[in-house]
Amino acid sequence: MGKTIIISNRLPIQLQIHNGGITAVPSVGGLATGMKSVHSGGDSLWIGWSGLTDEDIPEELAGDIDEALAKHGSSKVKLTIKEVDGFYYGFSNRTIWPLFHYFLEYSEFELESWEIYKNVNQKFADAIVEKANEDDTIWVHDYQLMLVPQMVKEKLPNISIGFFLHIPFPSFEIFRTLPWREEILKGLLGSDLIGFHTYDYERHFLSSVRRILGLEVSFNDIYLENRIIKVDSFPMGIDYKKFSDAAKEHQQRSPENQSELQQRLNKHKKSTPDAKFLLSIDRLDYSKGIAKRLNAFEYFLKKYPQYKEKVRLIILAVPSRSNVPQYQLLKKEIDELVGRINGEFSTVSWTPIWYFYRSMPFENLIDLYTSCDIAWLTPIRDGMNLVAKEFIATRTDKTGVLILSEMAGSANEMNESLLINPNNFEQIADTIKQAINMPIEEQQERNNVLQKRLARYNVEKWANDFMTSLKNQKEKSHSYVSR
Ligand code: ADQ
Repeated sequence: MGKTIIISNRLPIQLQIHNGGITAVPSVGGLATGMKSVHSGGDSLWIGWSGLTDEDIPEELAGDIDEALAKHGSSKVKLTIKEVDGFYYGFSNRTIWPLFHYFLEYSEFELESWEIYKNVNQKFADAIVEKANEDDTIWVHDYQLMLVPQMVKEKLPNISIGFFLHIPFPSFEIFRTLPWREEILKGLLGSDLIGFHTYDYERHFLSSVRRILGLEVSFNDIYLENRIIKVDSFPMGIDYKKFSDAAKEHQQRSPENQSELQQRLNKHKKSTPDAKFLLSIDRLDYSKGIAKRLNAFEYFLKKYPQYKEKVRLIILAVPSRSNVPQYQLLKKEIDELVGRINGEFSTVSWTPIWYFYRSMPFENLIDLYTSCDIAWLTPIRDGMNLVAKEFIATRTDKTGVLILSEMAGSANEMNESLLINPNNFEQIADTIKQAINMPIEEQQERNNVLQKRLARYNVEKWANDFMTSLKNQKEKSHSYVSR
């Protein structure tokens, strides 16, 4: 049996040049976090962009870079600044990302960035063809690489190709506005299996295939020339054990071995034992609803003033796509909102919002997950949202309340959490109050069910299900051809 080739825009590590040497830092984000445990498991190669452009790399370091990547089972696709601009910041994040998250008004349709997107997808496809044998299995990830399956299929018609989309697939009415809708669908249909997080995204995709390409679709099979392409939903899980073990280890630490952040959190908990910590963690992205969440928090403090000095909101936002104007504007809006709300409500002994704008090491994520009382996640649209699952996995004593937007893909599997509509401030304020007052037994009952489900359907199971389905599909397609 051949190897598995994982292909995504970003590699599991990002390279940086410091003082003339190379350093590797783990990538942040759902895909990188989730696939890492799959990649470390078996015979696999991960192809992607290193995070450095051709212009960043001095000639004398080129060899070191390949070596650093090889150590992590990875191989790079070389990109220039212009390519990263047009392909990543341009078409991927100024056209597809907003459109697929229903932010139609943010979506830009520029021919030049589309052309660069096509060329860069070809580069990724060529890198696969160079490294692949016909018995390998290719797993292509996400919206940056939607043309790759077709480009690889053209060169290696018998190779098995799976594609997984980590973001929502929008309804036909939204998708049809894209000038290059046919090319994108045809690109994806080079795959043998196309996976989505939820049944809804799967139906939206099938409806676009039927209505835009006019292809025959039977249940979740698409018939194209002499091939059958399967479309299915695979809700992505987390490395549950990693999070629950880290939380257990964390709780056994003596105070002097705790992180500085944990010591500070402890100090505040001790000085205000009745106060509740609300936590939200996201990449700084408009789809995550951070600004709306801040406004809703202000609304809550006004509606229920008895909770002043009794709640504290910790917002952790990881910097993301800061070259895209919408993200710069959002950063400004959030900075202002935090300043305004803190200015309006703070007292000598209480600051309602603690705001961190940075990436944090894993250990500090665990500090936050385990120290807060309520995780409050309000994306306006989110393919899945792994933070919700990670929070639940770290609650070793099963206490804690999750308030989750019903617009997150993960809401489908997390019915025992408190689900809210992120646009309904009235409902949000009441739900925060309900969370603050939820009896411990009820918290434990809800989390017990959630934990069992998340432990069972973890990231390994997700990847295995996808790979097994891809293998079966290939066999089914073969017997269809030879009929
Ligand atoms: P993301 O939009 O990046 O992923 P999410 O699923 O929440 O969103 O994953 C974020 C990951 O980054 C989590 O694993 C979290 O632990 C980590 N993280 C967040 N903030 C951090 C910080 N400040 N420091 C360090 N780590 C941090 C995309 C889609 C999602 C989908 C995933 C996986 O947008 O909808 O769930 O892919 O498919």
